Amino acid sequence: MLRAIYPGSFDPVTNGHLDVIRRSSKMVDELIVGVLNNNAKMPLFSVEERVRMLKEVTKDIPNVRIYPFDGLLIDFAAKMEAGVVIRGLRAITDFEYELQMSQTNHKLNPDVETIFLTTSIEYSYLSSTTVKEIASYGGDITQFVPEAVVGKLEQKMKEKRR
Ligand code: COD
Repeated sequence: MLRAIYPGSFDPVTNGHLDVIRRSSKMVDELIVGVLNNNAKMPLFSVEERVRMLKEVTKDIPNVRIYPFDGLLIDFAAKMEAGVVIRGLRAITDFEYELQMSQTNHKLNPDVETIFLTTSIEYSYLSSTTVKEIASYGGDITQFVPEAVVGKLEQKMKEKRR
């Protein structure tokens, strides 16, 4: 049984994340999406909201499960009995951080390997940060995030403006 973890902030989940989830779920028996619960990062959405959105947008993928986690990723992987971490690579700017993270995690636990999926071309520019920026100015985000996220992000931005 091959179980993998796709960890991230997912603040909020974008079509780029969902593409990685769909593609990697075909490579493994079970994919656990781990949602970082770290208030120091000042997320726009609470961890409960991010988990709920991910559950909604992945409900048609039978071998995907969504869990929050805090602490070290490597400890979460051990708890979940997952031997593989999935990460997405967009541009060269991602590479340095991802390399450092995968090598550190491998040093902490040599039994856990990281697999990188290169972004699909249509999502190579896409990040949660840019989507939030567009939404903060009232721009159209429908082509960047799953339908279930559009209203929630717009609502959150309205609340922030008040
Ligand atoms: N196309 C392809 N991949 C994408 C796209 C896209 N358009 N957008 C994002 N991705 C990929 C990212 O490259 C990343 O691999 C993944 O999706 C998640 O992205 P984010 O931005 O939601 O999540 P991150 O990068 O903020 O997640 C960081 C972690 C939470 C995984 C990390 O901080 C962590 O493991 N924290 C726990 C503490 C720990 O163990 N620290 C030591 C690590 S060295």
